[in-house]
Amino acid sequence: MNDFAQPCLPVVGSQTLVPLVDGRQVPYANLDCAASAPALQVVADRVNQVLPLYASVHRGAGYLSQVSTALYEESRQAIGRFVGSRTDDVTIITRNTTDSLNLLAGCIPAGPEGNGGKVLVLDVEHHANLLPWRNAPGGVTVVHGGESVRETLEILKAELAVEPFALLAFTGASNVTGEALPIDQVVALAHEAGARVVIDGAQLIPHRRFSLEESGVDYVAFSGHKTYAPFGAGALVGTRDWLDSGQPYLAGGGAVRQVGLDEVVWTDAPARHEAGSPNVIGAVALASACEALASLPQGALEAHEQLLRERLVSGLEAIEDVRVVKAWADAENPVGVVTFAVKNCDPGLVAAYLSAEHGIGVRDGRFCAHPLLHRLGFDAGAIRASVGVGTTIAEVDRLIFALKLWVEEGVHTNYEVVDGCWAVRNDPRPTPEGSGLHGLIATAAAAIGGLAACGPAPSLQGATL
Ligand code: ALA
Repeated sequence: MNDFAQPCLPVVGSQTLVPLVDGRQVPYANLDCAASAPALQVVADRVNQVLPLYASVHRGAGYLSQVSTALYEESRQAIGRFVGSRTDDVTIITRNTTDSLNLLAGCIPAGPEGNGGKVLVLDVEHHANLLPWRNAPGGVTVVHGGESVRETLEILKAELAVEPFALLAFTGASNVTGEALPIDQVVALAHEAGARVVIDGAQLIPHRRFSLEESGVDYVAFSGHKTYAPFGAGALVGTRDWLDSGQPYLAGGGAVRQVGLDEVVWTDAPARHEAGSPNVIGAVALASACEALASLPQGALEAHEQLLRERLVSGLEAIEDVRVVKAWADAENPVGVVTFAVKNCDPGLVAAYLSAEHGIGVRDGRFCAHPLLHRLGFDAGAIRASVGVGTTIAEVDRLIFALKLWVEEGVHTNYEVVDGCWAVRNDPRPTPEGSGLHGLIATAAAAIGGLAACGPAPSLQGATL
């Protein structure tokens, strides 16, 4: 019997202490699993186990090269199995979901079936499932979702009847609300209209059992760093023909059969899209995470997450001035990703307060889903808390307690906006021993352009509190 107050699977870093501005140290409450989830302990152990065996892949006659090649190819099989790949499906090892969807966009044929290679998406999508389709041969049509799942399905059906599409791309679980459309109904609508289906599985695969074979979905894309395997690998898995004939994603060694000075004969998928030395360790890590998740008793993952989500949502809704964001009134069984706003409060300041005064990690901003946040009226952004297999009820309760305290008392230290992000003024928190760091957030944000990393608050530049 699982004790749902405890993690479902042990993760690395669950005991890591972080400093608060008042000088105390507390265990980090990582409620930002939707952005990047911590590594499973078994994944870290597996990586350490195979590192001494690491050598070149697909290229060497040496014994360890052969071992590494076998590890890479067996990992590919395990990753494909985890998402229920069919006999003739291909599993391509990518960097992450964004990479996978860009790859697929380059493989859509220009329209032998009379659809011009056009893609249909809803405005609820993450930018990773919106922007790549602009490069599809027929471009992309983006339609607004409705206020309910039922209405949104009707909208999709109507759009699919207007013109032929090559592909319908939709999220398996929103990275903003955790909600999703029923996969079987979307697949039926798309297939009836002659369109294939790709699922953005970034938030689905770490949280729910999924099978290409059982669902009839044509392609699924997902990320290792959200699936408890943060070692740089993700995957695109699905129907072979487009992947065999599509534009090679990267030009280079390993993707070819023969190269002359004026001509290239490209090889088939998956190697066709994996030029350059592949990420063996990342693939092994992702395969290990897939196997660990698959080994959980049926329903354990869902039950763990449902309990945490219900606790989170009911706790948030009980706080005056906190509003939980929903895309659809009738969405069933959302995953553990919950976005909320606090009335008249800048989301970035709330997130900075949660970190500095309570050691809680959340994400704020527009979550790379600007069109959805705009339609729902959150152009100023919101705050997102997301849970995973390593999350405990105590961590959720800490968030609720901290937000109640915010509403009752406000902040207890001084904050200012640096490069578009809220930060503690004269932040006294030390960097972690052994990290080699010389400074924290403000420096890091500035290095990559501040606003791009932190979110939507240009008007806040220079603000203090
Ligand atoms: N796509 C990730 C998120 O939603 C980074 O946070």
